[in-house]
Amino acid sequence: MEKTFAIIKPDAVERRLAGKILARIEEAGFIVRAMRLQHLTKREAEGFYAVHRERPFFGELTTFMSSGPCVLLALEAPDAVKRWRDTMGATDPAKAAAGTLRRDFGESIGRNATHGSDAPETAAFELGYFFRGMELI
Ligand code: 3AN
Repeated sequence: MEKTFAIIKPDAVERRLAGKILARIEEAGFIVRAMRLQHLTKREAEGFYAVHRERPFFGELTTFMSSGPCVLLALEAPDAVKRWRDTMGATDPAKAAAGTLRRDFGESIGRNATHGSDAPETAAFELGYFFRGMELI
């Protein structure tokens, strides 16, 4: 079993899609191991996305991610990192495959409904950024 870190982003929570997305997560075979609703501060979003600091969309991204509450999740499954990336689909909803979450619920490349760690090492950092060890037992 492997764990990955996921976010139901503020655009999806605002449109009351969190329940639908959680149902899809469970239908896809993931176990929800930890979950919290949290409205990130701009500083917390900047810390989370620090690897993207030099990207032109960093300001837009962190303003959006701190614009409203999101659902923070630790998901478990065999090969969870890759499986969750596949379940979400491509970053740009317009390019995401049919049946993926971003295709079905994303509005644009920024407001794309969900986040997922892109590698096991990233998942370890991201899970540790938001959850205490005791929450992930
Ligand atoms: P992914 O989340 O699929 O790994 P990345 O790592 O390329 O995608 O981008 C990180 C986040 O930044 C994405 N979740 C996406 O919402 C946002 N993003 C990527 N490209 C843009 C863009 N051109 N404009 C606004 N936001 C973007």
